[in-house]
Amino acid sequence: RKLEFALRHALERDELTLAFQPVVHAETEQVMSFEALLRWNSAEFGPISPAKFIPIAEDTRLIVPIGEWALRRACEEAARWPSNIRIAVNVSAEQMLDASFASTVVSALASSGLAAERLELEVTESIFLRDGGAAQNTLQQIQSLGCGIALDDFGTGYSSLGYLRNNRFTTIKIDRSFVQGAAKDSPESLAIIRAVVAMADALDMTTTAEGVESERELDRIRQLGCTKIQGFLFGRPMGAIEAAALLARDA
Ligand code: G
Ligand code: G
Ligand code: MN
Ligand code: NA
Repeated sequence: RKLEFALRHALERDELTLAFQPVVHAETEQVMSFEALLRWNSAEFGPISPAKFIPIAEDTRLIVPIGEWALRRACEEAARWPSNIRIAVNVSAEQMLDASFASTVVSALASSGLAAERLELEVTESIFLRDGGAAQNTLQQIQSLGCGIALDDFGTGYSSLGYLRNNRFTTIKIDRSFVQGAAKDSPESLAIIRAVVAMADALDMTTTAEGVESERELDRIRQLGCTKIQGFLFGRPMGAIEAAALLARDA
């Protein structure tokens, strides 16, 4: 309750920031994009983890204005990067089902000057649970602008192959639990990643392995043919200045 009250004021008090985590090409290790991740440093309660405040923001629908702020801030930052570098922004179901979401995306692109092709929106399967038709419709509008759509946390939620048939995702993000399983030679994890990569290839989607922390995990993921890699091994979520410095070094 107290956190909820503080969160209501976090935007106006300028307590929210974005962290940026690099996503690298599996073979070349070149930075391809960053994922924008919200951070909240509350004047009252100190730093609060997103695992704690995002669910509160979703329950109270505060995620709609907070998510819009994150989207605008992410586009603004990415517009300063080299034009081959993309930005991924997480979008909750509450945002996706808000009638004005597509126009918010149009506005964020226009005011930042970021090309639509450089923006990828990350959604989870949960967006389809409440009103699948509405979610699919919004996804189509966003896609027709030229933005990419990633299916986040794949394999952990309510995975349905119907979602993959009915929506043209650009990327499937394979959850860290499978990456960990692969490094432990879990036959199930290996088989599932192999199958997801094959399916993504056939559907003209790319795959990103999430949460790669060790060389062993990297080796396995490479062998399995994932397109891109995200994880602490290549970079933790970092501030905008560090992200720009990383790109300058990489160039
Ligand atoms: O940064 P971290 O891994 O702790 O994030 C925890 C969760 O919060 C993840 O599920 C992530 O998708 C979510 N999250 C982080 N930033 C945003 C955001 O800007 N919008 C939404 N909707 N979710 C976010
Ligand atoms: O749900 P989503 O995939 O958007 O959440 C991304 C979250 O995963 C972020 O909070 C980020 O900090 C976390 N993350 C990114 N890389 C790693 C990693 O290598 N290991 C672990 N444990 N978490 C990671
Ligand atoms: Mn994500
Ligand atoms: Na994820």
